[in-house]
Amino acid sequence: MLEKYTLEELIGYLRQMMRIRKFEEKYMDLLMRDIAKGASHLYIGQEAVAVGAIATIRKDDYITSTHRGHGHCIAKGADLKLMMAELLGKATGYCKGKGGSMHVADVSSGNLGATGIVGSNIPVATGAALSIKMRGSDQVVLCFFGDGAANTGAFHESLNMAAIWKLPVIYICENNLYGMSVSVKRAFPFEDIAERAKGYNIPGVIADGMDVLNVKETVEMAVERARRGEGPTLVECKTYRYYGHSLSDPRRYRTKEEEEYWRSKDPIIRFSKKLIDAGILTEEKLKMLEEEVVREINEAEQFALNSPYPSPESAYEDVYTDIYVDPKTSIRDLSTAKKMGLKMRKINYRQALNEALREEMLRDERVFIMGEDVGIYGGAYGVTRGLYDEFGPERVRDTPISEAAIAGAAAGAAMTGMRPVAEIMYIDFITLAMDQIVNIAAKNRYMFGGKSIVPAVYRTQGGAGRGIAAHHSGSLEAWFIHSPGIFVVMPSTPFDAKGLLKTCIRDNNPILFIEHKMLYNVEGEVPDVEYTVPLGVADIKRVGTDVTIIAYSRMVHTALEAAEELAKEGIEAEVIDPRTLKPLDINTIINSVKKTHRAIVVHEACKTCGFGAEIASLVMEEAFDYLDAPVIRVAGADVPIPMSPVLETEVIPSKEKIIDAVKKII
Ligand SMILES: Cc1ncc(C[n+]2csc(CCOP(=O)(O)OP(=O)(O)O)c2C)c(N)n1
Repeated sequence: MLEKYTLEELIGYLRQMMRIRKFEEKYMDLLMRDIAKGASHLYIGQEAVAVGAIATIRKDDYITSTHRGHGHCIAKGADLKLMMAELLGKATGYCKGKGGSMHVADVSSGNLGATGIVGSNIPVATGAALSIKMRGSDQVVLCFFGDGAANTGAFHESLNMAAIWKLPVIYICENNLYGMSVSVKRAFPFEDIAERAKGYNIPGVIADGMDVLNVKETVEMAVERARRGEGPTLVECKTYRYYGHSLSDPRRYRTKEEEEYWRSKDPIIRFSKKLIDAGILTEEKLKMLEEEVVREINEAEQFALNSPYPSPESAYEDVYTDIYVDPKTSIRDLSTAKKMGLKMRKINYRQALNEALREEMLRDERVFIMGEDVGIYGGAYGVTRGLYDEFGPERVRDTPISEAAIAGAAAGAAMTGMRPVAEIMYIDFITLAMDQIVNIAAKNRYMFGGKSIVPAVYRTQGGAGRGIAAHHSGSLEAWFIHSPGIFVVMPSTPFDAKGLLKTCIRDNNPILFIEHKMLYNVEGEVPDVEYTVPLGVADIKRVGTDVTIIAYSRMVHTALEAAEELAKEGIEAEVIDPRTLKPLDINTIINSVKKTHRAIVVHEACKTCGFGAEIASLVMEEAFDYLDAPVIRVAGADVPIPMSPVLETEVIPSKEKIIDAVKKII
């Protein structure tokens, strides 16, 4: 069995396992002495899995990792100094001290990062595999996760998606018998998690996770299969973590006998003995190897201890990348386009979005669309109509009903060279994709010290007006504006919709692009030439002197109607459409308030903790002395959207409500 391997390979596996073990022991020591702070999910006992599995892949292949991920990172080739520095929160660490133990990533070595949300790396790995397939590469992804993660929705959605698309990903379940304190026996209706593969019609195989060569040989077959284009495999590695879930875990849920049994199968001791028995290694050489590893770990410790902490100011860096602006095509707003004398034509909001998608797909072959019914059907509201025929099923990709996998796969694909536009059919369904959007897409760049970009656009639509009630009419933008790391764009006109969507697709930040279902048929002018609209620039949709009305999305139109009525009574309202709620052009709003001395914010979303509250605060903070009246919010009622037209109309802002509010403060 050993003959298949070179001496270098065999010693290499042993050394790598020892490096992980000694690294973890050192980290444990630093934690206990309170020198290291933070998470303490040690990989000790499971070394053979990371080393055996990663030994099968190339440098340019990817891995995704977990909260128990130090071993994966080291096996993928991490520099121990930079790793230890990261764990100690130092500026020299892989993520500049922003990620720490649970988020070590080394994107340049193909480690797409570890996650603190159990199971959330699985859709990301699936997306990286999708990206590989779409780029026509022969890379593969190894996706590590625990037995606990195999009961998450992310697991099921991802394996199904990878199976139907035959993606080059190997799902490696490290079954260490417990998800924190809950045993596999109590969490699964069967013994072998590999059984789950049957449900996805993919191979499910079991490896002895305490035997590095067995892991390697099992994973190798799966890797070869993936490289041949035959799709994913689920590999279950039976293993054991020697210590508690974390260092504070007293391990009351398992017995000493069980621990001793598994320790007797120790992957390092067993493998060293095997090599000694085969005459490949001597006790003396083993000792030298150990000393060498200890020396390296000590150097890593010294490097980390001597490294500086990050500057406090650096806490504000790496949330976003530079915002995209193309000076050649950027046109600020419709009135500027008209002033430029450009030839205009009339299209509706739906066509504007469709044109933006089409033009960007023609311009950049990395751009692709994925989502439920975006293909043959053309999207629930017809936005992607015709694109499937023109670009085919690969680039206009119908997905299963799997919001978490759609969102996470978009993030994974975006991190690995593609530019996905993922559609979430209704914003109300985004709850199912929330983790992938706010925890993964939005936070990855920051957690990984600014070393990754996630250029994914999440297109969705929201709002009331169609009598389809509380699960299909929401206005949930505030949740995302509240989440650092993601931009939020809500266009109100065809001009803005087209130009902004094109910019969003080119921008390197993750962006939530929220359309309004009642605007799709609204017509407006767009220039007959290529143009983009800059992010973070508000549009003054109507100039006025007496009151500033800040409104976005459908409410811009309602506010404009109110303004026309008010004008008949001699009240001139200025209507400002921020268009991009994040980044927000607060200056345009403040300058307007300084002129009008009054402000009203209008939105369809519930009033409490809505975006209006934020605007009101900002206006108060920055223009308090200019205000002649309190800032008023005209917002949706704090109720779920009801179905009956009478009730639905009642709970969202109307022209009349805006007029009333204006009159109250004039
Ligand atoms: C979504 C989510 N739920 C719960 C937790 C808390 N938690 C962290 S690790 C863990 C156990 C995970 O078990 P498993 O996936 O088997 O990995 P292991 O810890 O055994 O390596 C739990 C419950 C979490 N971080 N994320």
